Amino acid sequence: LPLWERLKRRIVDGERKGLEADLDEALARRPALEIVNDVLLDGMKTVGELFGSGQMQLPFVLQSAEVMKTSVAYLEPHMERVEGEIKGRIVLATVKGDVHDIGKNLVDIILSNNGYEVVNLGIKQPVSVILEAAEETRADVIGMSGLLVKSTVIMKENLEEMNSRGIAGRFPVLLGGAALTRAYVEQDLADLFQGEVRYARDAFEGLRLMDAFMA
Ligand code: B1M
Repeated sequence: LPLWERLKRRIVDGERKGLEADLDEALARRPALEIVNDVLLDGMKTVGELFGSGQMQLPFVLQSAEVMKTSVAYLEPHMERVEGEIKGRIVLATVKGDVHDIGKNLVDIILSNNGYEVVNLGIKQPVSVILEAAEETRADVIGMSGLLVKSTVIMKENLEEMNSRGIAGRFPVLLGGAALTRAYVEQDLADLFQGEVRYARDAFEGLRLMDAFMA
């Protein structure tokens, strides 16, 4: 198979053997970030489709996710980094009940490489922990990720909790994850939230929105 097809297959098949050699070859040809976005994410998309249609079982999805994570970790030191002053600070978490973190961690990488300080709390974080971390670190923005449909409800509850604590105006909120839609976030949730809440389709939109929040 040609290199790009082979790399994508590694993600889909969860095949680690020889991964580094292929990634080195890829790095010689294209920037690290493009490899992640154009090749590896395409593999994860196929995994999602196969899993969703019952053609792939969960343990294999987990293996694919591991190869994805290993690949991103291998490529990360090769990504461009903007040096200079810290532009702002974001507390980032996957919401309560949700273990998906590949997307959140990509957001972490993109923001960290572009001048932001990221306080990455990890997965399955209850709102109390997220809000405490935001207060303690004096974050400028709160970012929540979640991929399950259930997580879209949790995000709504989290915003309501911020309303009732009277801190909605203090922390603009960035939301992302596959189960969300722009309309749900920027119409439905924006209607009930007493602060600013925005939807990011991908990590790059997350970066643009961070820049807008901080402007
Ligand atoms: Co899960 N899973 N999974 N899973 N899994 C999905 C989400 C699912 C859509 C698959 C499917 O059915 N087709 C489905 C959800 C269905 C639903 O809710 N309606 C699903 C399910 C059902 C489950 C379990 C319930 C399965 C089970 O146990 N029976 C279980 C849930 C466990 C739990 O959370 N409590 C589960 C478990 C897992 C694994 C552990 C095996 C693994 C996760 C490993 C890990 O993350 N460490 C996994 C995976 C890998 C997936 C799919 C296949 C791929 C997700 C992924 O990493 N994509 C996924 C299919 C899909 O999403 N269509 C699926 C790549 C990643 C880069 O994309 O995270 O969307 P994503 O991030 C994007 C954007 O969304 C955005 O930027 C990124 C790109 O730049 N973004 C943000 C994300 N967060 C952001 C935050 C921001 C800004 C942008 O600002 C704060």
